[in-house]
Amino acid sequence: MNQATRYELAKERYAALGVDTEAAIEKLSKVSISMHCWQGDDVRGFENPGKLTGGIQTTGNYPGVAGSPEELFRDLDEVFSLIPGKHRVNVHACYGIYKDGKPVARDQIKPEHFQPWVDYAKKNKLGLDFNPTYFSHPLAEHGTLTNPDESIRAFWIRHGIACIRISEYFAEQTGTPCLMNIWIPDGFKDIPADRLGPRMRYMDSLDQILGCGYDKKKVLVTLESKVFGIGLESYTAGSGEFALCYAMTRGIVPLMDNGHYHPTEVVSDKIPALLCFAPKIALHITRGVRWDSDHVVRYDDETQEMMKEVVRNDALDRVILATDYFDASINRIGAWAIGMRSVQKALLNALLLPNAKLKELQDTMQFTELMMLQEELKLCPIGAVWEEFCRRNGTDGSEHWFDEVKRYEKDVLSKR
Ligand code: RNT
Ligand code: ZN
Repeated sequence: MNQATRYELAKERYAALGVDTEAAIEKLSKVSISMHCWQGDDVRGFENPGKLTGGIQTTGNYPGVAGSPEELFRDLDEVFSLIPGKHRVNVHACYGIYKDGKPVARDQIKPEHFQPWVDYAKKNKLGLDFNPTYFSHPLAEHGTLTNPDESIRAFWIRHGIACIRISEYFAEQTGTPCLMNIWIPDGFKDIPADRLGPRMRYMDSLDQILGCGYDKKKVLVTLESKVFGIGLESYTAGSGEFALCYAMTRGIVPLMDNGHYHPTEVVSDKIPALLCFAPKIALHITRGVRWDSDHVVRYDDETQEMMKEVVRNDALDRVILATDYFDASINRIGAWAIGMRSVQKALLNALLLPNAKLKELQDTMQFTELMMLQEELKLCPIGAVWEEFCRRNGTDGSEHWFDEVKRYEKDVLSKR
């Protein structure tokens, strides 16, 4: 049976359930995901590709890591050719590109240091997002925006403001708003003597950064929380409660990374809780295995459940999607593409559910039928719709996209 026939049969099967596959494909084609640039080089960046700090870690030593801007841009081209649709690139401040190779201090970085990113985005018609880098830096060793040393804290406040300026420039140049996400690792390995002080300083630092005066139509500031980091097991200043209360009281956007909660908590349940209150929320989609390990995103239960909450609450324009994972143990191009494609598959799955019918079963207390239908829906022919979606978007919807990954590994990555 050829692909077109497979799709026609699937279309019929879904129509019988009251689901329009054409509408699903159309909607999915319009969803752009902000793809993190840091899967390509294990979060090294270009300024001091030394130790990754901040309580996060990449493991593995697969050959072919991008060691220069040229290599990373080439890898991004390759990855985007394997992912259906048009997306965005999420850049970290440590990925500045300096003419003489000598990095500028983080509180002095300027839009010009990110011009190659802007050129890259414009050439490929991609949106750009940005992040201040509050880790992998000597002055980040004992805290950044919470640091009791006022001169160090001021340095990091200046870094935040410098990043807002760069984000504004990104928005102006690409013609789409730039999301700027603030995440700091600040915390303690062992039991603190003062839990309030660092949070009060963090609050003041954020107020100073946001007080710099910026165009809210151009820059959408988000704040990401975290429960713990490696070496920061006992306390993090930017905890869930802190970040959420801060974002909600200051009118910025809360960002949830699904690796950043206690293991039995699920972000899928937090999405609708926040949608009751926040006009917009943002996600870092990742996969934690036992801890915030940033494994490659898969088409698994929780990813599906998160995307269901976005789709069935009609919140595709309120929930900003970004990926955040870094695996150095497998082919990095493959890792990037598998994760992005998994998010898209989960979105498609949600778009192919008879959501109104399922809600009705819940509201009329027909819980047995609801359970039955939820289970039967799992075996509906989503694969054929996925293939059709990929075909229409110029990519391969079968396992054969991986042939190109192998070719690229042989011709490009293995020569690095
Ligand atoms: C760390 C956070 C943060 C980083 C990136 C590199 O736990 O998830 O988002 O992964 O900023
Ligand atoms: Zn994150």
